Amino acid sequence: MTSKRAFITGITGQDGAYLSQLLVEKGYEVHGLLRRSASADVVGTRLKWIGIADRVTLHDGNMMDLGSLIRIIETVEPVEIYNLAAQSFVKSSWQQPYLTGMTTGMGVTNMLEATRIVCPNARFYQASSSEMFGLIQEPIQSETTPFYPRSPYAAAKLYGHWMTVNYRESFGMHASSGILFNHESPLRGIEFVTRKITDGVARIKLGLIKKIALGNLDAKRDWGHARDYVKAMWLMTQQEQAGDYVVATGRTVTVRDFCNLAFAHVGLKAEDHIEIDPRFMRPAEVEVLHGNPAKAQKHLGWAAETSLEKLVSEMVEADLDRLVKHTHL
Ligand code: NDP
Ligand code: GDR
Repeated sequence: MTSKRAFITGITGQDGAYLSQLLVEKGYEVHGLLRRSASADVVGTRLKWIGIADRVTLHDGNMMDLGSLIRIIETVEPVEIYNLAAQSFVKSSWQQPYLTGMTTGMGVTNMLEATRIVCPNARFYQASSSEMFGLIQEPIQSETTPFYPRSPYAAAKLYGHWMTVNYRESFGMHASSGILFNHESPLRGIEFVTRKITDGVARIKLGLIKKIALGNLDAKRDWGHARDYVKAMWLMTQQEQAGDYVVATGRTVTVRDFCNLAFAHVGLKAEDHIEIDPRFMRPAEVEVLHGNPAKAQKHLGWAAETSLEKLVSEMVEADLDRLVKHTHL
């Protein structure tokens, strides 16, 4: 029996690595999009870390180059497409609004078009975001909560979300949008607050630095583990009908709470090692995100499996290990 083929954009990112691992375990033939980099030595670091670099096939292309996407999809003939590629760092989206719009927004249209042209029956997953709720219109956000984006990133994601809905309604494509709340892991990019904290805690514990400089400690996020969240992506493409789903833990805590947990894990006190630096504040902040995953629980049978406490300890331990062994990510 030939295996099912999946194509993942953003395969070299955090979620791409965990999703590839999940699909390989399920017996899929996994293909991914690789954008050309001058630093070839760092390509695929996450796929190597997770131990599946040699189990996936990478194809040269770019989200902004429709021709490359069409050619790859023609070659791969996937039955499932997971569109994860994006300029995903909210803070950078104010510095690079056009690039963010093109990659995170128009890139979705490129992928939808490539799919419609080459394999309209493939099942399509779009990586939408809780950032679309932005200035929240309801204290707990679900699929019916109105959106209010607060950054160029969130505005681009909202465009991608509605294009996905539109292609589903216009062309009958099996296109689902996962409105995922923040999810983290040892493979999280170092610029995001959770990984910045766990890497900083590990460095302080090992005596390499004394302080971590952070921005808004009062921001609240609903943080889960990426390993759990990629399961929801796969479950969406397995449904008879495509749809939109909020994926969250249902628990929200402050950045300060996250710091306290991470420092406590190594027996230190957060207040002794944190300084506030205005450089890490945002022009417009998303103060609180708190998701209601009831629909995903009911329709997909999905629930977050990893507690925040377990997530934090796994991340701190991974950073300690990397620093002791002088390995990088
Ligand atoms: P990452 O930033 O870790 O990964 C982003 C991926 O997109 C990388 O593989 C990157 O490639 C790729 N990429 C960026 N620009 C291009 C381009 N022009 N052409 C081709 N590939 C490109 O993100 P995550 O894994 O954390 O997130 C996955 C998706 O889910 C993103 O769309 C993100 O916006 C969204 N999301 C994430 C959430 C989270 O909490 N993690 C929550 C909600 C949504 P390279 O390695 O070359 O940089
Ligand atoms: P976010 O993640 O913007 O929610 O987007 P990030 O970790 O960058 O920020 C979370 C909150 O922490 C506050 N904060 C800081 N953030 C960073 N990066 N660095 C700091 O020093 C710092 N200090 C405080 C921020 O102001 C913010 O309130 C992530 C990304 O993965 C998006 O792609 C995804 O769509 C959303 O999560 C859901």
